[in-house]
Amino acid sequence: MAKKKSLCTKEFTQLKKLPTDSKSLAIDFERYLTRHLGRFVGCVPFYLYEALSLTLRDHIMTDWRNTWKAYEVKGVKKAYYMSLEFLIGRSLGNHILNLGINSELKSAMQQFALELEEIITEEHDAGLGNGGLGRLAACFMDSCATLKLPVVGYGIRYEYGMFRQVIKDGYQIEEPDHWLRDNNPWELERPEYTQIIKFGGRVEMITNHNRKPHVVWVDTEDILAIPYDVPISGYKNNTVNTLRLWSATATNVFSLEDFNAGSYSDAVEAKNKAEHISMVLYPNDASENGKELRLKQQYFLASASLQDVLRMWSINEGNDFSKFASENVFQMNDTHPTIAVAELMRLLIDEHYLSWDDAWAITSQTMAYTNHTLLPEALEKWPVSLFENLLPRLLQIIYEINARFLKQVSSKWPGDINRQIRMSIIEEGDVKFVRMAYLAIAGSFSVNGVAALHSQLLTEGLFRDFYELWPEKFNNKTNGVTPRRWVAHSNPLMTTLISEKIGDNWINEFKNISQLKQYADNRPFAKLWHKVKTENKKRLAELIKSECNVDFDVNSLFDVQVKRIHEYKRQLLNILHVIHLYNRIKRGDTDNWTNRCVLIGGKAAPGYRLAKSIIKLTNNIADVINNDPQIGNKLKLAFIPNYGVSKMEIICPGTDLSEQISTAGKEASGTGNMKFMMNGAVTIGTYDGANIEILDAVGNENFFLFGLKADEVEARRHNYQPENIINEDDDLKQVMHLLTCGHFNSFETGIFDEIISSLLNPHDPWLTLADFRSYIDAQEKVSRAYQDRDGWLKMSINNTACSGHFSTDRTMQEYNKDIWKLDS
Ligand code: 26Q
Repeated sequence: MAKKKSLCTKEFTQLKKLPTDSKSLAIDFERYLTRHLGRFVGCVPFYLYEALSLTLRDHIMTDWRNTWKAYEVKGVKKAYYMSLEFLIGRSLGNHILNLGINSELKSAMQQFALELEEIITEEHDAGLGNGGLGRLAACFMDSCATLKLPVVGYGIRYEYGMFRQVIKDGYQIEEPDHWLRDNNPWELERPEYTQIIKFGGRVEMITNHNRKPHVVWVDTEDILAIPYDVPISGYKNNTVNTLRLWSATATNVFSLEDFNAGSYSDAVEAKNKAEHISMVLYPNDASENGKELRLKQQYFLASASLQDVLRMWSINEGNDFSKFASENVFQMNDTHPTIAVAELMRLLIDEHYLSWDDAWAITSQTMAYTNHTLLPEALEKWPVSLFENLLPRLLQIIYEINARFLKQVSSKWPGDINRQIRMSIIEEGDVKFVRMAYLAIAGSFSVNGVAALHSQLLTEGLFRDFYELWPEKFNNKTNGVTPRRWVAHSNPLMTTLISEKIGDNWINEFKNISQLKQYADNRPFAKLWHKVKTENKKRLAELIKSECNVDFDVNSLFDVQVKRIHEYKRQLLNILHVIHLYNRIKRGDTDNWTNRCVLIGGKAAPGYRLAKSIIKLTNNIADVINNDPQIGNKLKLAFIPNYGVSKMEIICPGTDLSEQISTAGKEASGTGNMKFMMNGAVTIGTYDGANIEILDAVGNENFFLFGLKADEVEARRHNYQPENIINEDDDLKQVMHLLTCGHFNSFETGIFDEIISSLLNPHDPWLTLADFRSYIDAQEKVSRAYQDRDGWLKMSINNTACSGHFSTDRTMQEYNKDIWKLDS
């Protein structure tokens, strides 16, 4: 749809609030259900969800419009959070919480004999992300709205989100997640703000109207980017921010030329090809290099978003960019959108006729980059040849950025050729690559890691050369999670209990959760805390029963590790401990036993063979343990299929023990660790990522620390002999024997060989066996601690009480103070 001039000349007035009493809500709900959707109360429940969402949306629309107008009128500085992933999960429950109309809606639904809670769970998760990085983006959006920060999220509206994981014969099967098949009431299509994105073609030099040479990018294949806006409501503050997701489509729905020439299928194919770009989220959470479609997605997002921002800028400022850098800032979520650095240069120079120097001043003052990984193999690089074909003009610009950048390097370190080779944005060799992280650092005024250790290791290792050149760019912003979704929404019982004691302003002033500390020793309070935990464990046990058909007894210790399956996260170490416990029961070593239910969950990237074997191994071991009458309630193991945001909302409130056991120095931050902590779980963890800050906050007596530290891991690599470790540790010897003799794969010979050899490999990058003894000992301490119920409850309350630092409200305030500098 072409944008036309408005027909209305009237000034903007604030939209009025709609009534939120239960009677009005019931009327609206019934109208949407019967008159709009044409359904009735006894229909397929999804329509009840849809009608209720439309009811609520009316209220959100008011605040949405008023918020946007307020930002526009004030002409405030804005931040744009660019991310290939936004893992939002469900929205309805979250909006109800934020609007503060839960009880009104509950009674409105009761008028139709409907349960609000059941309707809420009809919503499909918006699974537009892989894991930590995508969920972080969603938590950030929530906090910015709650803090009234003018932040717009930019992402891709994938037709298919993260795959659905089904377990068949113990193996992971991936099924497509067509989450948009039914209507999505939480998006508003905005065809009037469509952008054109160019690919391919060639670059030409022309003489422009001022007789100056000017570069044009011609003969391109163009694709349309259509925005869909998703409302992000703040907590009880009348603020609704925007997440703008781009969807790809062909420029002409069908090429008329092809169509008339009779090649209908060619015309359809062009449309299909264009739509591929936003078809599916890449399901790996460590970079998979070289996939052309992924680079197209990245450029599609960067270009559409930047053009959108420039479009809005030009409405008021025309071609005057003198104040652009002081009123706009872009935060790039990892290297995925960092082609934006070159694209902003292109748009300013080619489309808005700025000089290189002016364009560079703007770009390098508005771009900021967050790194989320220390694994060198996860650093994105793209073949130069791919750029040549797909984005020739951007490659030219990258070369120019690199030439100027290397000049700076050589003037600081004259003659240090090796340093130039190391730091070059272009990796030389038979196949040349563009190093996206280096482009991001060169083009940004801020580079941050996501936990203290991670940020420190970046400056000492991966980005050391860059730190030496520009120390002032580097900073840390420890991650967080939003206490609205992860406590108030997912743990209503605990929320009520806490609010009865300390009032309810901890929900948006989360540091106040520390007032709970005074109750850690209070027996009547601890009793209530225990009751809440037990109820939450019941809810989790029901989920496990229905999803895994395994019985979890609420009196047992609930020991949970849910996250993406990765060698560095060491689900294998957890499994070795489970085998060890099984073995102890079998050999009768069960004095003072603590019953345990171990839950593991997470998706493996479809191409990651070893991770998939870990899932199969978990399921095989679970089969043996859960069906052995001698084991009974002493030990249970379950693998929960299709772990995601909505599952976590039930899992984290019901967890006693949170497993954060990555090889030290490898987990950038972790955020699951924070969700568990807030919900009163105690952590068993290595000295890694944000675990360190969690330990700092709760103290040694409320945390089970084990394992090598990051520097010890590096030192140990030179002297790591797994065979010796096994020979010197009887428990480990027995565990490895059970694994290697085929006890868990009697009719499936050899299927775990790859796992076994990874453990036995002296070059195992994750040094799993090096931490075995220390882990087993820490687990034994956990078991003993759990038997002292009062002591455990005290630890649990303390964990929640000390979690104040881990709210994304704090994280966002730090981004704003140090990087964005928006006034709220
Ligand atoms: C890159 C290129 C091509 C295809 C996929 C990717 C890709 C996609 C996702 C690379 C990485 C990711 C995701 C990374 C991630 O989730 N990292 C996690 O970020 C969290 C938030 O900061 C941290 O808490 C975790 O420690 C970190 O592992």
